[in-house]
Amino acid sequence: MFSRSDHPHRRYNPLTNEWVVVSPHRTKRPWLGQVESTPPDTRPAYDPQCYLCPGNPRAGGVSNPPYSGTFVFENDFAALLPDVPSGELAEGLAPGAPLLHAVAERGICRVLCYSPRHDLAMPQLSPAELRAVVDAWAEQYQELGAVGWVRHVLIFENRGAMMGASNPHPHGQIWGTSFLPGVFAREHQRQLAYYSAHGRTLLSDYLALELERGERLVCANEHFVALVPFWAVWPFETMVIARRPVASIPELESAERDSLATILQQLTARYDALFQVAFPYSMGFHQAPTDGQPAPGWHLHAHFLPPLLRSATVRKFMVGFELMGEPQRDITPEQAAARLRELSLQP
Ligand code: H2U
Ligand code: ZN
Repeated sequence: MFSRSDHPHRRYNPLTNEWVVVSPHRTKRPWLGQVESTPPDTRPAYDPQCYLCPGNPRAGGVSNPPYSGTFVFENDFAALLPDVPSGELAEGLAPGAPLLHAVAERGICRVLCYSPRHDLAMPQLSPAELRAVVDAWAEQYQELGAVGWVRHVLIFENRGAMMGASNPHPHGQIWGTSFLPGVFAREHQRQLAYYSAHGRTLLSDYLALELERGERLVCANEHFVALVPFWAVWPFETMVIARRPVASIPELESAERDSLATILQQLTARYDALFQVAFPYSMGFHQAPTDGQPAPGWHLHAHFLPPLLRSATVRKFMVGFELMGEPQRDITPEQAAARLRELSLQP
C-alpha cells in the first residue's frame, strides 16, 4: 500500500504544471544536523553607512529624504529601463521557428523601504507599520500598472545575504515590466484555464481542500491562510492565500489589508523561531496582470521560498538531478508544516 509519508513519489503542482520528487524515507536517516550558535543580531536602529537609512547618500549621489514611514525610490542600478528602443531579433533555418530570438523589453524597477529603522524586519514591525507596507504595495501596483506599457507588476523581497539581499535594512523591490515573466505566466495560464473549465478559482478549490485536511496549515486568520503547499519544493516553502478570491492587493478592503499585515508578521516570526535566526527567503506576490485584459480566475497569493533545511547554516542546494531533471525534497510538506505550526512563539 502506497503511503505518501513513507514511500518515494512525485507530487504535481497545478499552478505551474510541474512535478517534484518527494523522498520521505530518507528523513528516517539518523539526525546529523547540528545546532550552531549564531552571533546575536546587534544592528543599530540607524546605520550611517546604510544606503537605505533616512538622510543617507545612495549610489549616484542622491540622498534619501528623512523619511519616517515607508519610502520608495527608483533603483539606481535598475535591471530594466523604461526607455529602450523597441526591436526584435528572430533568426532560424526553418520558417517560423527562430533559434536566435531576442525581444527588447522595458521595465521600471523600484526599491521600497519598509521602515526607517535599520534594525527591524517583518517579524518585528508593528501591525500599523506592516499595514503601511501593504498600502504602499497597493499604491505601487496601481501606479506602475497604470503605465500604458506595463503588463505586469512583481512585488518581492530578498531577505538575508544567503538570498542575495544587499543590505539588512528592511526593504523589498517592485518591478513593472512590459512582459509577463515566465513563472508568473505559467501560473496565469493555469489559473485562467481552471476557471474557464470549473467556474471557480483554482486556489479557492485548493484552499478548501487544505482547510478540510489541515495537515499542511501553518497559521490563519479571518482573511488569509498560510500553508506549506502540497507540491512545495523548498524545505519550508509556504504560500499565503487570500480567502476571498481577489485578483490584486488594491482590491483588499481595509480589514483584509490588516489581516494580510498580521499573517505576514506571524509567518515570518515562525520562520525566525524555527532555527533561532533571521530566516532568509525570497518572497513575492502573484497578482493579476496589469495589461488591461480580463483575468477571470486570478487569485491573490504570496510565495515564500526559503533555502534553509536543517539549521541556521545548513541550506538546501538545487543540484544534479534537480538542475537537470526535476526538484526533489526529503522532509515532507506535512512534516515542514507541523514544525512551523507547532512552534511556540514568545509574545
Ligand atoms: P536587494 O537587497 O534585494 O538586492 O535590493 C536592493 C536594491 O537596491 C538593489 O537592487 C539597489 C540595488 O540595485 N540600490 C540602489 O538603488 N541604490 C544604492 O545606492 C545601492 C543599492
Ligand atoms: Zn539602514
